[in-house]
Amino acid sequence: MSLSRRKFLQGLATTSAASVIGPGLLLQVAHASDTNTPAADAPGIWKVSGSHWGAFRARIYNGQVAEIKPLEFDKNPTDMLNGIKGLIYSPSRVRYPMVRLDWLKKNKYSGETRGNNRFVRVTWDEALDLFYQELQRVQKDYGPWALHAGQTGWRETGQFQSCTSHMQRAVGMHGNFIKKVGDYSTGAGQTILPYVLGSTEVYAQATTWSTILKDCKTLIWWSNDPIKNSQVGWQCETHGSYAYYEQLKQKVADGKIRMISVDPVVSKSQQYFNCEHQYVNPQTDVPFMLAIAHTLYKEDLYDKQFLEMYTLGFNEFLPYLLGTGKDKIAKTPEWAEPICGVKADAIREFARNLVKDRTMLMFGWAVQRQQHGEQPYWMGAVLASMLGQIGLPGGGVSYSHFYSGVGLPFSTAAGPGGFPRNVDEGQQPIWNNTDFKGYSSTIPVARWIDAIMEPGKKIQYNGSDVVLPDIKMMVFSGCNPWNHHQQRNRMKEAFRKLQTVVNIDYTWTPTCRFSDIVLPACTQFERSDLDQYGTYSTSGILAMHKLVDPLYQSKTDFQIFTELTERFGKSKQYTRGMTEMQWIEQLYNDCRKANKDKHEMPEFSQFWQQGLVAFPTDQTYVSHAAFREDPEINSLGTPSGFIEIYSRKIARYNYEHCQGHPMWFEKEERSHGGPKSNKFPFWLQSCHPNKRLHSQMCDSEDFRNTYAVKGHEPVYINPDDAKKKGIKDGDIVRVFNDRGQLLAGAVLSSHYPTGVIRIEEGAWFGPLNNDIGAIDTYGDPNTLTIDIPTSELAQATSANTVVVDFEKYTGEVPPVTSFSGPIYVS
Ligand SMILES: Nc1nc2c(c(=O)[nH]1)N[C@H]1C(S)=C(S)[C@@H](COP(=O)(O)OP(=O)(O)OC[C@H]3O[C@@H](n4cnc5c(=O)[nH]c(N)nc54)[C@H](O)[C@@H]3O)O[C@H]1N2
Ligand SMILES: Nc1nc2c(c(=O)[nH]1)N[C@H]1C(S)=C(S)[C@@H](COP(=O)(O)OP(=O)(O)OC[C@H]3O[C@@H](n4cnc5c(=O)[nH]c(N)nc54)[C@H](O)[C@@H]3O)O[C@H]1N2
Ligand SMILES: [Mo]
Repeated sequence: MSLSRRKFLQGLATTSAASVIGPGLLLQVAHASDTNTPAADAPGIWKVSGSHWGAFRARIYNGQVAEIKPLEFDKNPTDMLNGIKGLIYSPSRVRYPMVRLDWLKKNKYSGETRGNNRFVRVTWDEALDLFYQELQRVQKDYGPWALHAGQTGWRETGQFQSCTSHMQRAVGMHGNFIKKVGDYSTGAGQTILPYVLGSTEVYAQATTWSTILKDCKTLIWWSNDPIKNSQVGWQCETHGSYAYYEQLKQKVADGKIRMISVDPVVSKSQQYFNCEHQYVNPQTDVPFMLAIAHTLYKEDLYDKQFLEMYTLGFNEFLPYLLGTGKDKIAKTPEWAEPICGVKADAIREFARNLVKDRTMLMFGWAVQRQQHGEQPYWMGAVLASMLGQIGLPGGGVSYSHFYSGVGLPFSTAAGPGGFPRNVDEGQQPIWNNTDFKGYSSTIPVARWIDAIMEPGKKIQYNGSDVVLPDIKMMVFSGCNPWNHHQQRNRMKEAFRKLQTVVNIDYTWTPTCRFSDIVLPACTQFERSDLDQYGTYSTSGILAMHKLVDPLYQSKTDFQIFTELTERFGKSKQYTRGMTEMQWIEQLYNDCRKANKDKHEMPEFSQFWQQGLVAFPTDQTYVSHAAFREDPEINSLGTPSGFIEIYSRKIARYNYEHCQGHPMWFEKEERSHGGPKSNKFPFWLQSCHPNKRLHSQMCDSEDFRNTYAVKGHEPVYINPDDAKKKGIKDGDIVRVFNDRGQLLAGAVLSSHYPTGVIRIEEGAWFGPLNNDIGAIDTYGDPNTLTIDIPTSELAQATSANTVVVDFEKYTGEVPPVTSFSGPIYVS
């Protein structure tokens, strides 16, 4: 935890007295909870629950979820609530424990056919015995370095049932395993920003919207689409941000705030706010920013005093900017124009606008999910430093305004804890082998396929060496690596080398297809839990009432791992002798105790009955204000305590792709005249889906059909580009490059510039057959993406560094293979 974040949290602890509330203020949301009478117009009972998509009531009738409607508290519910029913009753649900035929038959792993999707139904006991035997075998024959159970993802919400924690605690009680560091979301950003601003920034609280509305005069959304991306939250989402977006929209309309979206495409947010658009060629934000910095410098528009008082290393950066350094290239607007596609004069104009008044740069995350993704974030901090408004209300720079309600006023309350992910202190796994044989026990999250392909390879990571382990077995739960990782055909090759893959999920994702043992979990809607309402606002504690019983033979993750740990005598330790409801009650009571002096919370039974305990959200925050007030006392968590425009520490690492200050590096591939654009002229952006959370809900059939094109994932194409290729709206298109090919359905839209197409991530991979290179029948963009790191610093994913070409598909369109579950073999 960074210094500034720690101070911020300390701040929270000292502002408590004012916000004590009485029970009268507790929200009575569950006036129609489980014990309640049915509504007059519709049969059944209503229950309260919550999700990444928000809090809701569900009407249960005849043991089925009949209807879902948003909780009254949520004034801006997402359309995705309409997908929940289809998620529960999806045709793709994992119904029974399943084991891959060839793996079971030979019991010699038969990796070469992994992915052929031929499975045998087994009993729970058989499946768990096999799982346990495999854990034993791998620990005995190899060691902890051969088991990777560290991949994580967007498991469903709920503090107790959080499935990754269940899996990792249970597996960890058996033996040690490989873990990961970083994540796919912000891998580059969270690694570079501690060097520059002293905290990850991406997961920190940021300036409250009320302050921004009052003081900000120019707001730049930089690679940021909040209207689309605030629909979901890590914990139950309140959608409180949308009330502020509405006010912002009004201010833009009234000419009180100037708003510009820096983005290659016309985003959903740009359309909503009806704001200005600053087009920039994909992946070339850094040249654009360098030219802005050059203009600010040359026109003497930058804040020398701020640079002097609060930053280090501007002088080391200047020779690079001015062209007096090694490369002898001045980063002028004329230099940048052919790269970033913005006219030199327009760059100068853009720069001048930034210094007119209070300006805030608000970065989204896609721009760092590309090769050299560290650079735009670092350069963003340099630009903001030159503007000199960091720490002022409504000014400066932020890297999380859009995410999970960052920027909402927040409460002083403590949220509930969760089920422990680790083995309890003082306890040891039954295989307590900590000898990783020289391999690293923790690897950068996106480098696991590299490890399978090149075990023993030494790579650089954030100032240290990492030796990639020789992985034989993988266990997944609450993540979908055949969604989240890049370059499917390379993954296919890698998975053939594995011995055993176990996956626990409620739906037959492509990861199930490439596993050997698949265990059916139930969905969150088939179990009880509690959650924090509002990830960053801590607006309350929400009860998650079980809506219906687990479908088919599915079980809660808690039940599954209780039964697994029974096999090695650890189930008592795993459960601590408590049932599901006892855990939920204890988590609630611990939270109640933690809030005792600040917020009165009712007894558990009352909370459970009423559904939500709400806290007053009256706290506001201005990013970096304390640092601005006194940079010595409130120094940043950087090595020097100041904003580091030049980082000695990074310079000393001697990396090729991330050096001592922000720089422009050409990409491995890039559209608009960049490398490989002769052969593959289009940039493929795989943005986060408007109507899904990653791959979740892609199998929700009726909901999918609201956006799918003839049963395929949409590919958004500029009308002129489509015309040149003879493609009309609704045509099936083959998108391809040297790494793969997929079919998708054309949606023509002038919101996309020429040379840019979009296929949203999370589209389920549906290979036509098990061959390397087989066409993907539904349209998963990771069939085409490249599996290279951002740099030696973060080793993060470069999902947005990819060029492709496409054509009208004239062959017979094969059926989509993604959603029909396993091929049952008896
Ligand atoms: N090309 C491209 N690729 C990307 C990205 C991109 O922008 N472009 N974005 C990246 C980013 S930022 C992210 S965060 C990742 C997301 O990648 P993931 O987090 O892996 O994606 P999800 O689809 O959310 O996968 C969650 C899985 O957990 C399962 N699950 C949910 N709840 C439970 C539960 O309670 N129990 C069990 N057992 N299983 C459960 C779901 O069914 C689903 O299969 O994708 C990354 N990949
Ligand atoms: N609806 C919905 N919301 C989500 C999620 C979801 O799955 N669905 N996932 C959540 C998660 S886990 C994450 S990590 C975040 C992801 O948040 P982000 O990574 O910020 O989201 P994206 O939608 O991938 O991209 C945001 C914008 O960046 C632009 N962009 C892409 N490349 C460039 C570039 O090179 N330069 C510039 N200037 N702009 C560029 C895109 O056109 C897009 O408008 O979203 C969260 N919110
Ligand atoms: Mo993410």
